[in-house]
Amino acid sequence: MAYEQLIVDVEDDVAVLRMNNPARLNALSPTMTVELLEALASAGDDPGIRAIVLSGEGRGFSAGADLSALREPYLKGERPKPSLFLNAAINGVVAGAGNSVALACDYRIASEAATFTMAFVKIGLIPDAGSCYLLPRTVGLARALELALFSDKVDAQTALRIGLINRVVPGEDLMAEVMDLAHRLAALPTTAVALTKRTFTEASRLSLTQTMDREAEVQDEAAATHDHLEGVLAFLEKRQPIFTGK
Ligand code: T3D
Repeated sequence: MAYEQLIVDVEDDVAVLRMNNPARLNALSPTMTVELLEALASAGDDPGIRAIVLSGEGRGFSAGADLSALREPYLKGERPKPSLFLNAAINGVVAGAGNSVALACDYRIASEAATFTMAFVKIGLIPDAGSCYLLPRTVGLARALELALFSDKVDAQTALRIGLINRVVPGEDLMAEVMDLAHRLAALPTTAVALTKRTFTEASRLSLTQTMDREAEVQDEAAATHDHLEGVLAFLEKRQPIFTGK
C-alpha cells in the first residue's frame, strides 16, 4: 500500500517502516499518525512479519507532534487534542512524542548523530503518547523528571549511559546493525517473545507473589506452543531450532 508520509519495505520476515517528512524532521502530522497506525496494524496482522523496524528519513527520527498542523485550529480558538496512537532505528533528531514512539519500541539502536529532547514542557504540555508511563520505567523517576522538565538535548552516548537506548553505532552502520538484530528477533519463538513482553509490563503493577502466580499461568501458555517443543527437540538433537510462532 502506498502512503504519503511513510515508506514501508519488507525484507524477508521483517517490515521496515520509515517516517517520511524529512523537511519537518518527521514530525507526527495527523496523516503520518494515521498511516503509522495502519502500517503497524497491517504488519501486526501479517503472520509472515515477525519483526518491525521503525526509522525516519533524513536527519530526524521524529520531532514529535507536528506543530504546524496546530497553528490554524489554535488561531481559530479550537484545541484539537494531538492524538497518537518494535525496533527503533534512531537515525537522528528525536523530540516530543518522537521519544514516546521510540520508547514504545522494544529495542532502540541509535546513530552516533542522534539527539533526544523531551520538548513537551517547553511549550506548556506534559509528556504524552505514553511517555509518562514509559520514560520513568526506562530511565528511573529522577532522570525522567530531569529530562521532562528541562528538555535539555541529550546526545546518543549520554542516552546510552542513562539507559534511554540499547546501543549506539556509527550512522553508516545503523541500518545494517538494525536489520541484523531484526532478523535475529524474527528467528525467535514469537509467542514466547510476546508473552515475555506482556508479563514484564503486567509485573510492574503486581507484587512478587502475584507476579510468580502470573508467570506460572503464562508459562503454561508458552509450554503448550509448538515452538517450545521445537526448542527442546533442537537442543537434544544438537541443531538450530526453526520457530514458527505456533
Ligand atoms: O498526538 C499525540 O498525542 C502526540 C502529542 C505530542 C505532543 C508533542 O510531541 S509536543 C512536542 C512537539 N515537538 C517540539 O516541540 C519540537 C519542536 N522542534 C524543535 O525543538 C527542534 O526543531 C528540534 C530540537 C527537534 C531540532 O532542532 P534543529 O535545530 O535540529 O532543527 P530545526 O531547524 O529546528 O527544524 C528543522 C525543520 O523542521 C524546521 O523547518 P524549517 O524552518 O526548515 O521550515 C522546523 O520548523 C521543522 N520542525 C521541527 N520540529 C517540528 C517542525 N515542524 C513541525 N512540528 C515540529 N514538531
